[in-house]
Amino acid sequence: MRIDIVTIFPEFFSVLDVSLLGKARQTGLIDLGVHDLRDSAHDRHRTVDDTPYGGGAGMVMKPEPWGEALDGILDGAAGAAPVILFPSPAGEVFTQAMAQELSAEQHLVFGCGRYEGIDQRVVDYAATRARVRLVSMGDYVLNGGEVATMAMIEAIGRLIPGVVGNPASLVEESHSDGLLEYPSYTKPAEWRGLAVPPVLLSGNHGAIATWRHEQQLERTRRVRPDLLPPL
Ligand code: 6GU
Repeated sequence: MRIDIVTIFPEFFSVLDVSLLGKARQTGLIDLGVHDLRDSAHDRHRTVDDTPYGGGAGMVMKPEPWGEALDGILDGAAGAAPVILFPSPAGEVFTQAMAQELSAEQHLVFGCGRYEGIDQRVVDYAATRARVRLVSMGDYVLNGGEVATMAMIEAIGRLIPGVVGNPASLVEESHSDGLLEYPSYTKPAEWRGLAVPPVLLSGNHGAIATWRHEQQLERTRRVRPDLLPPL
């Protein structure tokens, strides 16, 4: 998968050199390009923002640098139209289902806004050249799209076949079946007076599967009832 990121903080993404995703880049499963938006701003101060039309607090990202940066990526793109993702608290909420869907794409572009957002015409223009989605991490506010982009790349990247060594580990995790995951234990069987639930030591695989499913349901009812179908 090819991933391009447009940002005014390219150094933010140096952590993508390490861990599972760093390895996926080394082996060629993920091809990453990080682009400094200021390289597409040609005034002396490399300005990327300006005051909002209509007034109001804060600054808006100017369209011209974004147009040039996106054109540079899209003009060079081979194959099908990429998906352009703009992280935004005004977007649809990012989910595991969305991560699954996006992990099958050939080319993703992340446009990281800062300040009060990007001039809307950038999004409208991008939609004439690619499939565009505004995506939110949830109901809270971040300073910009960089951390959200990092979270999405990790969620999507680990679903690309070959990135996670043991694909079975993707099956029994939170959200893969619509429920939260069950609690896990390892040795020793007793630690600081706390025992591992005896069923897990029983060797009875049917009983273990039943217990784990009950734990998933109990946890989900308690902390995320919104995930359960209405009664
Ligand atoms: Cl994607 N961006 C920003 N700036 N804030 C957010 C968000 C994204 N998701 C939740 N809050």
